[in-house]
Amino acid sequence: MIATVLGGDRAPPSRYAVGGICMPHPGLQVCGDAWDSHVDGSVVTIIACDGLGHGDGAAVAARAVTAAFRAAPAAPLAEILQRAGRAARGTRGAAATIARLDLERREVAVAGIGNVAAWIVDAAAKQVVTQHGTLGQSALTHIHEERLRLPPGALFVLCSDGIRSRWNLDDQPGLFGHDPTTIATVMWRDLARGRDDASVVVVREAAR
Ligand SMILES: [Mn+2]
Repeated sequence: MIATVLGGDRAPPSRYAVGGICMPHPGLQVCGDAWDSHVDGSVVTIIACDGLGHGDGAAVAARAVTAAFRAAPAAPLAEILQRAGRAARGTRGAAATIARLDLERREVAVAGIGNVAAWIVDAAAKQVVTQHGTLGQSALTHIHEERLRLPPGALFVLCSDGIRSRWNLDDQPGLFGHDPTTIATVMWRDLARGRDDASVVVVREAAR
């Protein structure tokens, strides 16, 4: 009874659990990586971006990209990246990968410019290919969007290049059953290269 009353004017619980970590280059206070996410019912859109280099200039570039995302996070992925590319002009530029997970279609769409790595983690970890380029520098003539099946219970992971790209599920027994923030933090602890900003974003279907 009470639960019904309390639940009456509450938003429904999110269908996604999203968590991430952004850690600056060792010795610096400012992080040149950034991420953001937007949940709309059964669809979540997430972006992770890596401003070139590190320090303040990288952070300015990364903020330009995430602000462009925030302005219209439900737009087509290519459109968001085009907007982000325009926003990053005049900065030193950034790499960014954006993904949209859809639980009804059981599908994930991924588009990336530069080397922010995307992974679907199911029984094994499968890396999704992104395009070469730099937001804010190169003209984005054609943005490729890859669509892949999203198996039930799968994780989707974005990592900047401050995180080693070779990793193995078997090295972390049980980790991938944890909540996204824990997974991201442990991945950073174990896989950060230690000479760049490093970020990890993890999203999965929320437990119900
Ligand atoms: Mn980097």
